[in-house]
Amino acid sequence: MLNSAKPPPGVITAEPEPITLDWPATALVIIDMQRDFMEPGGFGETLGNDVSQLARAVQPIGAVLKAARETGMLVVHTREGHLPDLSDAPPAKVERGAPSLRIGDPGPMGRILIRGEAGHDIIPELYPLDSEIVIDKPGKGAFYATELADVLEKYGIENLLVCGVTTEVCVNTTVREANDRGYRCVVISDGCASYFPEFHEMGLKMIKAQGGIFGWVADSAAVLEAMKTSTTQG
Ligand code: TIU
Repeated sequence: MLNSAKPPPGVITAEPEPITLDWPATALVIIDMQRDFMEPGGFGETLGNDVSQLARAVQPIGAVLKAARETGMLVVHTREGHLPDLSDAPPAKVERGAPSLRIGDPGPMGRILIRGEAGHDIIPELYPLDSEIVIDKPGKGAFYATELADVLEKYGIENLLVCGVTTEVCVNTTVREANDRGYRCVVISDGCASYFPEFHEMGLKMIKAQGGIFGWVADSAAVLEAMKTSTTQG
């Protein structure tokens, strides 16, 4: 936790300030923990990245996911990817840069970043239960061209615990989208990771700076402590 003093029951020790969440109105949103980003041979590696940088987020996410399942919290998993005919993949994205393989090309885990392929799926350690929501998204933000806003409204969600990969890309984009839509976002610092450690640090700082311009940042231990000690948990 960010400091060693025990917070009052139900309070998340966070930056820029502690926050108390109405748990029944809170969802856990796990961003893009897919083999395409986490494992060799996927989209992340084709872009030239060291995918081993992301492994550190798996255990903290697993711990919060376990607690969320035990308490009945709404769990939402997202996956970035495209339809097999690439009709939802803008040429400006497909043609970008000089990757070793482009979106849609055949790779060791199937076609790169294509829905239904092995690489597009979520890693086994964090695999969704049948009862959990999986949002397929064509962009970096989880709200763009998806049903996420409707799902959250249906369940009366006002607050999001956000984690996943990568910190400065899909996590930050989603938090910014969510913030503009009125959600309180608490980003789980050790439950996020980037191919670039310095971008991870800055990505978190950008969220919590200026009084929490996009949201709050807390580590998984602080979130788990608040979930455990809360008296309002259903
Ligand atoms: N490349 C990179 O850092 N991220 C992405 O392309 N997508 C997500 O962050 N999920």
